Amino acid sequence: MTTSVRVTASAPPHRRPAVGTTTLAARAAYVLRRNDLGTMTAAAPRLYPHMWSWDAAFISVGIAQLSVERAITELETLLAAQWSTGMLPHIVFSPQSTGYFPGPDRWGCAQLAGAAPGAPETSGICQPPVHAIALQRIVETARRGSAQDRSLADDFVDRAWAPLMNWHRWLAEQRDPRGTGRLTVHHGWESGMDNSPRWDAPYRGVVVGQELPPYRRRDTEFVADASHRPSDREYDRYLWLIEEMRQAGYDDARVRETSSFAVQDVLMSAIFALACDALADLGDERRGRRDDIRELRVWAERFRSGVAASLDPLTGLARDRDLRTGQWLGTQTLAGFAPILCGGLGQADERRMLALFDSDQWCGHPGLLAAVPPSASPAHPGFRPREYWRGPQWPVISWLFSWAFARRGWADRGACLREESLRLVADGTFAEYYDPFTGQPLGSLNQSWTAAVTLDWLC
Ligand code: 2M8
Repeated sequence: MTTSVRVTASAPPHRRPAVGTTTLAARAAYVLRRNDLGTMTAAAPRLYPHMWSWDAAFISVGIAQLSVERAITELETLLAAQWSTGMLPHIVFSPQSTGYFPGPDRWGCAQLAGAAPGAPETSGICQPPVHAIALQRIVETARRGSAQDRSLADDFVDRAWAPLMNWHRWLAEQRDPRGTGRLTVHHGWESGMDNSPRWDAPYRGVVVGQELPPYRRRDTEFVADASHRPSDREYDRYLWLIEEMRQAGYDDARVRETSSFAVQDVLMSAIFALACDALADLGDERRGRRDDIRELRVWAERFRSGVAASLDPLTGLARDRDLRTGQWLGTQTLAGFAPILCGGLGQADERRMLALFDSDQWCGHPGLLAAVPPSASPAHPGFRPREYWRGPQWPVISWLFSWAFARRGWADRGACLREESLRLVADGTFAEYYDPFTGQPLGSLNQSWTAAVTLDWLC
């Protein structure tokens, strides 16, 4: 990978000096233990005091380095909150925590959705399906450990199999009923990249109704600079979409018909293809799963093709698609690199995409402190280095890319992302996201998934 990385001799302003790897690992472990609520880990101590679906998966990968048993408990807590439809909800609320908005009352799932569990309380949308990827990583970690760890992990694969199959089937059937090979999201939160420029155009089509009940945001109370978070206008739309889903009783078919936000998410689709293969690989190692494995491989192929088919020949990036307008959405965000995660492009297109990934428009931008993908292109006029999903670097996303690159046989690329990311997180703050130019830690500090992926990289 050819990149021009700036190695700074001393810490830039707003950045603590780097700590050694042993200290960094010890601090990461401490963060995970401190955020542990018993059977779930808070995504972050104050800003996100509950369990988030894709956070829980990444967190379990890090916890496995400390205790395979506790990592399994993390995923079990999430699976226990599964809806009868198969959906894994994006938040599992901890009864011990308050202070997050929108909380269970605003979602009203236990009251309005027949498919939601009565307890624990959950939100009514989903997040990217990284869970089978996490499971595969936990099994790998367990295999390097004791005989007891190995047997715990093997037993858990058997227990988790049916819930994960149901989750994948729900995604394939309810979020891609026409078999396009791309999953539809009905809320920017489902993508995990809440205010990414990817969603600007679809959100412009969301008209907030007069009957939106009043609310008070809590997120802006817990960050140093509220302007880094989504705006109030954006929040109105986020809340309005929940209102629409409440009116649809969280019924999948009615949500598909009535939600004013329906966008095929190319990154989530690539993650799904990867996760189907990861689960199928785990199944290959055991007996009696032939039909499921066949189904998983078919889904993996369908979504790889759907992702590849979204390629914009002009920019060389993959695109989301707004189903309400029929428009392809050609934004300059890291989701455009979805096909190099899951494969499926022809050789020439893939080579071109990798060259773009390394170029000065992305990881090779000369101003970057660490050569890892920012959430939006630093060469693009809409780039905002401190605004949440509009520019900052997210270590957890770099972990996903490094894991996928290693899986695709690009060991050097995987290792390079790991090295560069470790340089970014070496300040030991475990920030939610970082300013790509200065490395300033932003959002929540002691964010669990940042600590978790750091631990996995270091062990
Ligand atoms: C952020 O999303 C939540 C809503 O789900 C929020 O801003 O309140 C996103 O970064 C999301 O990807 C993440 O899972 C969540 C918890 O870390 O925070």
